[in-house]
Amino acid sequence: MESPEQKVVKILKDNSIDIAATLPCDRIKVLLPLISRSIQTVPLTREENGVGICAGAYLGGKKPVMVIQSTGIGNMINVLLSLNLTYSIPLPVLASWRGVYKESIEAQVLLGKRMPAILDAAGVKFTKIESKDELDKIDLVIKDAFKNTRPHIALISPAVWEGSSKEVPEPCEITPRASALDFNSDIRTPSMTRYDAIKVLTSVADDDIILSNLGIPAKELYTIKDRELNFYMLGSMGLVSSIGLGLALVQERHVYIIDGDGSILMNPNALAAAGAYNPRNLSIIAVDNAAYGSTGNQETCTRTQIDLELLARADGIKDTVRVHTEEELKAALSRKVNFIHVIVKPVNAACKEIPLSAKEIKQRFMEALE
Ligand SMILES: Cc1ncc(C[n+]2csc(CCOP(=O)(O)OP(=O)(O)O)c2C)c(N)n1
Repeated sequence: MESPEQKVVKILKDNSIDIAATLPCDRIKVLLPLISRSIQTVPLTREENGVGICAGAYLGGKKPVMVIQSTGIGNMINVLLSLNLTYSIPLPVLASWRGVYKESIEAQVLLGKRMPAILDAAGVKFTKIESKDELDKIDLVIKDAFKNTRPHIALISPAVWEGSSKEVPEPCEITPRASALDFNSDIRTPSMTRYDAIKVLTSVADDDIILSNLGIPAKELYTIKDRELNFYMLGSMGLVSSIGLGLALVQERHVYIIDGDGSILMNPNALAAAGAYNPRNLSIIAVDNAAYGSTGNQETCTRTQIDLELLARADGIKDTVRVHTEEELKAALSRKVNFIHVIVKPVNAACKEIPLSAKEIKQRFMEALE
């Protein structure tokens, strides 16, 4: 007889799901390996990155799903609203709903019980699945997400899995390896501004994708050279590199990402995901002005403390470089280096608002990619 886990995998496959972004919950420890056996799976380190990676995969023409614990929705609320609902990007989410059924962990209870009210207030569609008999609703959740281009969360009670197999794969041990640090690199006084750096990028990017971080960099990119293959972030701070990774994983065009030091420090997990895959067609351009430029140049800890190139290396991104001049940047971009740390002055160019709505940005971008 088909187990509930097998039934879920069948529903995913019947819906032609191409990619699953996952983060474990004890209650779905049988389901997760079953999914990864037949669907390309991206293990996450934080759920909001999954939302970004799935958005990138969708923009690149694929059908993603997330499979997580319901607590992870607490890490996703901003991006579900500022990315998925704002740009109309679909995302079916299968969430193991904790805190409501035979729960032994006290810390699960408050968020789990309040989750339906939180999602209601946020305007995020959800469907409760409280027994095995209701598993077919997952099919409706997935179809609704793609038909209405919105997130739709299946809150799946642990009651669904009761009595099914307890078989889980053998755990993997750490891979023995040497960590040798051979790194000698200065951070010097900057000569370029962010605007200068973006200008160099637009002179090099041909049929390539450019994703820009939120705030002033997006406006600078729009002012320097608007093009259909530009994707402008209007919110979701910290997520631009996750979206770029999702895009790079599912299509062949090169993806240049304009990220910022403040945003990378808010979500360094994005670098861990990039380091896990190291796609050849991805260049994260970490434009480091040592400041939250878009909100008034308040200093960040790259000014004296953190070296973003070293951080990228620690995350497993092997092909990295630091640049201070336009010539060095041009060379690095032409070589399509995976992580380019660009040292710039904290200067914002005076630019107008981008006169495109989020949905227009998405529509135009997806059409250009077809
Ligand atoms: C979660 C969240 N916190 C704060 C903000 C406000 N905010 C918008 S842009 C920005 C600064 C981004 O700094 P950085 O990534 O270094 O890029 P820069 O503007 O310097 O190019 C901040 C703090 C936000 N949009 N979202």
